[in-house]
Amino acid sequence: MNSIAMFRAALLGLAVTTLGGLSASAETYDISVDNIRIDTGDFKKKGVGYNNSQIPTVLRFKEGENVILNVKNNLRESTSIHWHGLILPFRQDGVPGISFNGIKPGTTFTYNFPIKQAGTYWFHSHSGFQEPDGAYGAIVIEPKGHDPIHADRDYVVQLTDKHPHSGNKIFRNVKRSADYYNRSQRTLDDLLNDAQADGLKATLKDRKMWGKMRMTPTDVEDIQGFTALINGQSTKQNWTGLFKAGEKVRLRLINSSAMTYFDVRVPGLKMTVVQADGNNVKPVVVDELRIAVAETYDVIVEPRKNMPYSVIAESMGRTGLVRGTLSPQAGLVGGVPRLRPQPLLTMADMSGMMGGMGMDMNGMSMGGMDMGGMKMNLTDTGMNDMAGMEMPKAGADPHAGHDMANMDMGDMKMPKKKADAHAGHNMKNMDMGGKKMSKKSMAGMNDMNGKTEFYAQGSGLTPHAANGGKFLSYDDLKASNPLFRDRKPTRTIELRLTGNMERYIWSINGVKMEDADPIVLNYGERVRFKFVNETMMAHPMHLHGMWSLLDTGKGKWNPIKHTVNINPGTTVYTETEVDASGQWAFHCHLSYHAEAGMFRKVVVVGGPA
Ligand SMILES: [Cu+2]
Repeated sequence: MNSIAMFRAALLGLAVTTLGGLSASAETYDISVDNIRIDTGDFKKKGVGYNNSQIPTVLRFKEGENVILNVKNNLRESTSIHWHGLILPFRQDGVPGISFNGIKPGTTFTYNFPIKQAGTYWFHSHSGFQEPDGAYGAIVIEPKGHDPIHADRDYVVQLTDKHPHSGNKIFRNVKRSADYYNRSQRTLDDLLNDAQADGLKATLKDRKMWGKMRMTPTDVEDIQGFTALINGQSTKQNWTGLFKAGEKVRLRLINSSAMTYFDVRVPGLKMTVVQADGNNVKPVVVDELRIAVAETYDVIVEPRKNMPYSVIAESMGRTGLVRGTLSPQAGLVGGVPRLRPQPLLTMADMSGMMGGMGMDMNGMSMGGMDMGGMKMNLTDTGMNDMAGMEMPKAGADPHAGHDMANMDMGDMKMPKKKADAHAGHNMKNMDMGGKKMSKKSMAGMNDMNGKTEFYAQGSGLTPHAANGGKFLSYDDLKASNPLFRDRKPTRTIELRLTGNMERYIWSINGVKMEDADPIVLNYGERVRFKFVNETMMAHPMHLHGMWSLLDTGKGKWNPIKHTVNINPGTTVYTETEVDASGQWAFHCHLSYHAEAGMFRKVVVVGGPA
């Protein structure tokens, strides 16, 4: 942490406080962007960091102040800083090519904007892969008046997934081979070759083969092999936050990963969720929560014993974990649990992708498998049964619960005779042999029961708390202070999240950023976005400049977010009051997905210049 900046920020905070929160004050902050050495304890690498450190800089602002931020670029390439989640004039938003031209090497760019909100946010480079390479920091904004959230201690817990390879190298590798960072390589081609030689039935009897089989689309995480860090420190380096027994400790969880969702828990303690994406929520007591890439959650914990408590962030795909420690004294170390078993994606998770499949079976690429030739036997039990049919992954017990009985690959035929029995599930249009499928019906499968689910029914991604207790769901989030009156949207814009995993192309409505027209919004309207995830991966969608009201069916109490996760096989709605003119970015926050094309420019027409 840049202690000088922190000290200064603290002093300024005090100064503003004593002035009674006058908003006219303009405070100045200096940030340098540097080539740094990163040491994770597991490996060393070259990276990019702020203020010459791998420990993220924490900027502390006060609601109502004007900030002046001098960003000096000490790199040999252009850089930028995007203030993630901050509501500000678009020229200050820091996205090269959309908000401004970027910050050239050797130059200093001065940002200048008013702080109109409070809460936990973060900042990062929006240039190339500087953010995965280390260019991220935290923002803590003290509210203007009384903070309804009381805490005796207040810590930023900023998570990331540091990889030994540079962002450029990772992107080159996945473009060459989408499963490059899978720990075991896909062997589906091998499977098909063997099937040709030995007969498919015989081949399939070899469960080991299934155990080894890697279908790229079934991966929960597409970049593995990272070291997870808390505040720039690995498990070995053990980030520690001190407390006295009985104190309330506020943890400002920020997921600044390039690609990794984390499940966070503090074994032995309940976490009270009090804020999501910088906005206060009605408190929810949970045992564990999942934080998508780019989200923030503030939680309160109350350690009562004089002992170290572990803060555990375990990756959603269970390929990495980091432990920090809350401790009554320096030098203590909390326990490190084992990684839990890897989740298996199910047919339910695939359902969204199958929506797009009818259009382009090869494009949806089951890792090269010709779905035109692979027939599924739909039985009376219908989709629920399919939901239970798990696609095995490497590392999983090859005998674990995948029910191949329903999958008739032996004679490669898909009987349609019983299809009508599934009329209610809209399965009757599914004819995979003929590559015909009702796209709409499959994509909408998640609405089968007339309610929106944030996980597809029967999804292998649905999380469970390690202790069997309460796991936070989007459904639990209620805004404490609605920022907007509830009103009917003026229109709905459908954004299908699409991709071709075989070629590592990620897109929206089947179109990559470079080929896409901007999304044009009108100042003053209220737009409803319908996100339909047709891929097998979760995508954290981030709209710059304006809030995203996540529709959990709570009307004006719907939570106010800047990043909304869309799980595979699900349809999620958000609404936005279009109250910021200019040009904005709208993209998946997985670094390599954004770069590969899951990105849109948004142009807001009208309003104040
Ligand atoms: Cu994505």
